[in-house]
Amino acid sequence: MLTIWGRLNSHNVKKVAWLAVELGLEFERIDTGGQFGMDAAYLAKNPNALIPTIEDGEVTLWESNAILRYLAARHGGERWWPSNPAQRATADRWMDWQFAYADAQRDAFLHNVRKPAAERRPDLIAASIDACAKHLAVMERYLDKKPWLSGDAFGIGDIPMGVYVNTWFALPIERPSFPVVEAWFERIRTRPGFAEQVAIPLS
Ligand SMILES: N[C@@H](CCC(=O)N[C@@H](CS)C(=O)NCC(=O)O)C(=O)O
Repeated sequence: MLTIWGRLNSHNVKKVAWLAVELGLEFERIDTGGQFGMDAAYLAKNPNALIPTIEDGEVTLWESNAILRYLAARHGGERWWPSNPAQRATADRWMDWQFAYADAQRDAFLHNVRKPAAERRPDLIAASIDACAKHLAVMERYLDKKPWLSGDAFGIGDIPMGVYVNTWFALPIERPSFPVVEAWFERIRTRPGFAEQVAIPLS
């Protein structure tokens, strides 16, 4: 059985738990990181002291997007891990791009959710929203031509941004409108596993 280490209020853990449901994998998730801490046995599996980490039979792996690629390739077959390099790269590109988006959204998230009220910086939140909007404008144009970030069908390329855009819509902020991204997100919300593994209250 697949084991996932990581608390579920982590963006990077959500990605992996969501894909496990999409693939119909039986899995156990062990709360780790944040208030749950990391013991020596965990740090031996992941010397970065970060979550998530998985164990799948003989394989131990960290780095959330590498885990998505691995699970898709090992358990998903052609549907999730296309042999056509161009098709695979379409999804891959958005998975790498997500890390830049995560940097853009970091302050809007931290200063609305994680930091105590006295430490919140409206100027940093405003700059973060602007940076997110620049990224989302790029997504808006792409999704105007294709239904999914993975191309013609939902795939692992949609998962990282699905998790971060869920946070974008859950933050108590005024958002510029991106109707095409909103329509994509409405489709994302109906995906298996999304409601219970991703769309949980922000904390
Ligand atoms: N690039 C890594 C980043 C992992 C990461 O930054 N994880 C955060 C949570 S999202 C973490 O471990 N924070 C420390 C903690 O939770 O104790 C990945 O995608 O897996």
